[in-house]
Amino acid sequence: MKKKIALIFGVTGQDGAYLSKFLLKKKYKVYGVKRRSSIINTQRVDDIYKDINTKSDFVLCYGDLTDSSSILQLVKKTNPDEIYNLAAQSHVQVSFEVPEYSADVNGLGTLRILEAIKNLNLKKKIKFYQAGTSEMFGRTKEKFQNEKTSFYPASPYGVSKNFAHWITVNYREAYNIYACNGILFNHESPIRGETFVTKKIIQGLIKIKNGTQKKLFLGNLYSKRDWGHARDYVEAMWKMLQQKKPDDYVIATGKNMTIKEFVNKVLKKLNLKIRWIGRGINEKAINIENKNVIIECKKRYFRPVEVDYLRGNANKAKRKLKWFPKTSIDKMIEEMIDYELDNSL
Ligand code: NAP
Ligand code: F7E
Repeated sequence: MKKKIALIFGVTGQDGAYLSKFLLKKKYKVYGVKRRSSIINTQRVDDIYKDINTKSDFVLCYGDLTDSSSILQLVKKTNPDEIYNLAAQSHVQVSFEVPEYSADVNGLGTLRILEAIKNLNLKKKIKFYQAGTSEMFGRTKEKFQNEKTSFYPASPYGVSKNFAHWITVNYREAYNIYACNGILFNHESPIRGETFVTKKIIQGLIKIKNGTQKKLFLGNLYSKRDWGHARDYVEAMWKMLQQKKPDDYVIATGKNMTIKEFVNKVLKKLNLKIRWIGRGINEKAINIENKNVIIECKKRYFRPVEVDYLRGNANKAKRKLKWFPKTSIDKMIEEMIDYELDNSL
């Protein structure tokens, strides 16, 4: 039987790596798009090359979402059954510093892929997945957010993803393209980028325990996030593209907690005993054993405007895709800690 072909934009990222492995297990041929960088940054997918069973079905190509000619050539050359757009300037705080670039990559980049699908008009009906985000709900007042909740993005990142969401809906309706928006809530893993808060907390506290770092500096400790595991979430992306009709789905665990509660969980698992003192920017954690201040808040990690509360309702995905989150937050933290300990020796 002929292998299905997947083209993944953003293959070097957290989700790109998990999705590649997932699709290779399903016997796909995977083309991954990486952009040129001054040093090699394929660490997250290097093990695929080393694996004799997968390396011949995994091909990396150069491309960039800001360059429509590269996108057009890639779609033409690879002739994919499915395209996954996971590429993005994905850091919310950074998007305040590079708003135009974030809008270009995340918003117009999505349009460029859709235009390539539309204009190439290949014999195959390509299926397209767009990596949407709970950041589109932003400053919502809804207790649970689902597909019907209004968007109220609160960063250039969130606004750029709003454009990507609606242009995907628009091309589906206008040109009958099979295109789905996944509206994914935060998902983490051992290979999460180091500047996202879960990885930063786990890495920082392990270094403090080992004596190689003195303090961990954080921003807002009171925003709430609904955290799941990236491994579970890439399965939902694939399931969306296996349905008869294209549609949009929220993917979430339905549980949330504050950053401070997440920190407390990690501290407990590392057996670090602390006491919280102070309020607001002056809030700190003191190590009970040696009285050292090990966590402090710093203004630079606060955002110009915060998304205070996110908690998803994934009932539609559960019902229609038979998708369920498999990994609890405790299991995920343990996995992230174990990975860090193995790699910090
Ligand atoms: P990530 O680790 O930051 O990966 C982003 C990927 O996009 C990387 O491969 C990056 O390449 C690539 N990229 C950035 N700019 C590009 C450009 N101009 N052209 C081509 N590729 C470019 O993000 P992730 O956590 O895997 O998330 C995957 C997608 O889901 C993103 O679109 C993100 O916005 C979205 N999302 C993530 C979450 C989450 O909690 N993780 C939740 C909802 C939605 P480099 O390696 O070269 O930087
Ligand atoms: O922040 C607070 C921060 O950067 C989470 C991306 O994958 O998920 C991610 O976006 C919360 C925020 O993720 C620090 O203010 C406190 O309230 O880990 P984060 P994010 O902004 O939720 C969504 C769904 C995406 O789509 C994005 O691509 O933690 N926070 N102190 C901090 N955040 C960071 N990064 N660093 C701190 O020191």
